[in-house]
Amino acid sequence: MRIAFVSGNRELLPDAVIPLGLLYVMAATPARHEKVLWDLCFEPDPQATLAQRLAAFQPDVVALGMRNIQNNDYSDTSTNIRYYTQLVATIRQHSQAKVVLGGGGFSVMPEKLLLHLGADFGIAGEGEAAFVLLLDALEAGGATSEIGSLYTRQAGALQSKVVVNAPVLGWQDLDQLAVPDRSAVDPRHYGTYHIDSVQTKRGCALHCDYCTYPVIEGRTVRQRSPKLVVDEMCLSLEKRPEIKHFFIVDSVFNLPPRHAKAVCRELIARNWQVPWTAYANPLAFDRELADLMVAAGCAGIEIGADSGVDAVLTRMKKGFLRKDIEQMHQVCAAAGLRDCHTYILGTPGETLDDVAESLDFCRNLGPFAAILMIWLDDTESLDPELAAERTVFREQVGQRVLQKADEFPRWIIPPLGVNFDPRLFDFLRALGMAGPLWQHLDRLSGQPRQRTRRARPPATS
Ligand code: B12
Repeated sequence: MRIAFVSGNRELLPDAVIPLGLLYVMAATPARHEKVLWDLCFEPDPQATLAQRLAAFQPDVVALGMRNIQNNDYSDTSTNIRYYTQLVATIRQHSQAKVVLGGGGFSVMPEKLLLHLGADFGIAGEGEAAFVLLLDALEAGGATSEIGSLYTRQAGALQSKVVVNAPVLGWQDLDQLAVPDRSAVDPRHYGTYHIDSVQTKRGCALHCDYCTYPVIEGRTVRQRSPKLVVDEMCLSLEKRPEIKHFFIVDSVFNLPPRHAKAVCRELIARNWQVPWTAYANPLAFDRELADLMVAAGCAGIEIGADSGVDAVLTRMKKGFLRKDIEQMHQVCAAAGLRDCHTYILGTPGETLDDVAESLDFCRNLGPFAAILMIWLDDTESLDPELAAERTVFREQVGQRVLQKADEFPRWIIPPLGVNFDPRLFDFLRALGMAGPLWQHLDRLSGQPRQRTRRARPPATS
């Protein structure tokens, strides 16, 4: 069959990212199929480009990757959902292909999105196994009822419905997966952003109550062999010397710590020199790991602190408290590891005083940098009642954050445009800097503060 893998993601902030998930699915798809990758990230007119390519290639199947539905400042999902709806309409208009949806954005609400977008199938979570089984079934005209996590839209005269297959529980050995073929990646990713992405494991065993990561990756942690991870990084770098930074995309790099340490030791043994960044968590983060990370080239870690209020952390089921965030900051400072704390303000049940307390906590702690987000429920754009209920409070949170925005120089506040502006990113790249913006904030002293003040935080629609 002729299969077009389409990456719809066009988000350029904080950096453009290669479509790693779609590349994994593409690599798993047997070579007997004719496969192409169309990345719409940098196309000036994505609908027209897609239409043109569809007309020329006439695929049997379009695998449409939806990485994000939220935008970069977590203020809106409706714009992306409208854009993907239009992409599906373009596919329908210019081909007879079956449309299969997947990706992190799709997986956070698969049933709603499949109905809303009007595609044929969707696969929630890891796509490799299910997508290949679906192709086999489509080719042979066979049944799809046994394909785990497959969502099938059945069009009705008045209303469509979705048939949902339960996930198939099983162990996916990540070392057996085909390694993503980066030669298919649009060279503008590496030429302009200089960042590559790599995954060392999948699955997150934590129980943070708002988090969608387990829906995407499952709760069972499965690790790749450190040797294979570093082989992949070395090969990528050898072929693309323009790469200046790697992002380890694991939900939490330091859990389990033994695996994180093994990856660091492998990097050290191979004399790895390119800086990298990863997500980390205060649980089980010790000095030995911090030292190993520094020695292995880690340029900084992003810590999901989420709140500076113990009651809120407890309600979110984070499994750690303020004292653990403080301790982690001390460990990082002692090891010389730059730490960027991310906070999600205004989560359900939080008060405006809680928001202020989190900001005070962060300012007093003084991490290298911190990113402040305002909570937005993914489902709001498809649920007007929920949106109406949440929007007023979100605006109040935005005002509270705005009042304090000047209290800490290295706060990045995307929904308010504080230290988060495309011009700032372009400026840093022009100076030859790569990797997350927050790692360069100290070099900006003396530069005008990049701020686009908005009258109030944007609403959902
Ligand atoms: C690492 C990460 C980042 C890093 C990326 C660094 C880099 N260089 O890659 C940074 C910090 C930059 C980042 C930024 C953003 N991110 Co982010 N990120 C992640 C994270 C933790 C991992 C993504 C990843 O690469 N996974 C590894 C790959 C292999 O997995 P995957 O993409 O999920 O693909 C698998 C399946 O989804 C499926 N699949 C994928 N595509 C397809 C297509 C088809 C057809 C099929 C069938 C299956 C399929 O199969 C794949 C292999 O098993 C996820 C959360 C998570 N745990 O998944 C969030 C996540 C993807 N991010 C998210 C968001 C919103 C963003 C931002 C828009 C906002 C922000 N400020 O954070 C920006 C956008 C950046 C951009 N340019 O797109 C959301 C997206 C969902 C949503 N609600 O919209 C997620 C899910 C987190 C969340 N909040 O729930 N992110």
